[in-house]
Amino acid sequence: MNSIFLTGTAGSGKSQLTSILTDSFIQNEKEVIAVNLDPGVNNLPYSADIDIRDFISINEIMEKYNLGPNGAVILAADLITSKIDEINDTIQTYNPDYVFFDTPGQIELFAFRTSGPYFVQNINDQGRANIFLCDSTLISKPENFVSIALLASSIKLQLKIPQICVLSKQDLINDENLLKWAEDPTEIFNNLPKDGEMHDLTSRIASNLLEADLFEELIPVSSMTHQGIAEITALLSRILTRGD
Ligand SMILES: Nc1nc2c(ncn2[C@@H]2O[C@H](COP(=O)(O)OP(=O)(O)OP(=O)(O)O)[C@@H](O)[C@H]2O)c(=O)[nH]1
Ligand SMILES: [Mg+2]
Repeated sequence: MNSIFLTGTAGSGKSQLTSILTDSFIQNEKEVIAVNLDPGVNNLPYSADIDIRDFISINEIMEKYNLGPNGAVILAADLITSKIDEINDTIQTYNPDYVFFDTPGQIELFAFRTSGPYFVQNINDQGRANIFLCDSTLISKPENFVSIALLASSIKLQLKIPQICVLSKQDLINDENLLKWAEDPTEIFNNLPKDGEMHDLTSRIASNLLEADLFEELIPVSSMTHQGIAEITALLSRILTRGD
């Protein structure tokens, strides 16, 4: 069994991409399940085979611990680890080739607390990968691009598994620079802020990220037009079979 996690900033398209990838793998005759790990979500664009909301209820946590919605969401994120045995057992009953894990909207609740990385490391699988979604609608300047690249690096440091970076909502991109940066991240140096502190900081961070190969490939993807789905599938197959 292979685990594929979908992470990214709030609203970057994780749930939508979970839906598209699950359907695409099923069409290719793979045994696939989708797992919702977001206890706070109301509507999902796919039918979750395993849903954390069946194990953890935000409303019950609010009542039981006398917490407001924010406190309850934080506690719910921490409680995910206490459900890992049940989730592993339920996954076993499906005996899937691939499991897509749609993670919570607030990335910091999953990746920067101990529970998310613990969950990722303790799922019973043979191969694992993380798809990090860079929301193209948040990127208009080199500073934004570099900030999201830094976040992608932080997530890789936290989860410690192979990572694919995708530029989500490609159908909404109307900035040619962004596509140039995605194709060749060194292009960012042609568009840096003109001078001053931001120029210096952005260029130093960009150099380090490039040197560390953390942003080697950035696949433009759209859940509307299905652009990039074949590329993600090919890269996942390479990572999961060879452990790149
Ligand atoms: N145009 C366009 N819209 C998209 C795409 N992917 C997602 N969206 C829209 O963006 C919004 C957020 O998408 P979701 O898939 O819910 O994003 P998410 O990352 O799961 O959101 P949270 O779980 O709340 O963080 C929805 O209105 C989607 O319809 C895309 O590729 N293109
Ligand atoms: Mg979501």
